[in-house]
Amino acid sequence: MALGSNLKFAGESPAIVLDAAILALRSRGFVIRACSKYFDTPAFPAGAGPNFVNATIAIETALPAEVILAQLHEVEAEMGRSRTVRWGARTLDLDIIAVGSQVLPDAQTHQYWRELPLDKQETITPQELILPHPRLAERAFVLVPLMDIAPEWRHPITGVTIRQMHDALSAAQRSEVIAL
Ligand code: PH2
Ligand code: MG
Ligand code: MG
Repeated sequence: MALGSNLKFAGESPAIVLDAAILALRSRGFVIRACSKYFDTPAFPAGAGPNFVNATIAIETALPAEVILAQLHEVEAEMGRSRTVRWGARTLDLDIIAVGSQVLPDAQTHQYWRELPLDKQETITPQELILPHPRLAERAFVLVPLMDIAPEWRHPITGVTIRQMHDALSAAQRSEVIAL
């Protein structure tokens, strides 16, 4: 799971908001198996707002992905998130990156979203949960934190590990993601 924040909530800085989100997940019964370092990252797309604090965690749960997602949305709402502008600034964003080796909704739909050109990504959004996260391989702010907790996890469709995706980023992309 990926966590991100680039706005204060209730006067608290993004790193404190992430701490609170992790506590909120624990109190909802999620067992947190691993937590990455926190990283300072430039907002994507470039110039979209203040830098983010990003992290990733590994959780253990028997819940189905859709139920996990509903819980994450509740925690986001508790921490002041209002869903207005896509890719806009937010107090808290919790994203499921993957649930084991599950592919949702199916391999063909997954390929469509994975290969969607950037101009279309700005205008069309999937209405259903797509797992693994379709933009995973492109996002240094997710891959660098994932190197802390799951470097050997392998993508169920592409067969590529987190380490391989991370190493395929440019040095410039990796160097923008700075451990706090
Ligand atoms: N999340 C986004 C959009 N842009 N940029 C960074 N650096 N980190 C994020 O978590 C992030 C983003 C949409 O969820
Ligand atoms: Mg996100
Ligand atoms: Mg999100």
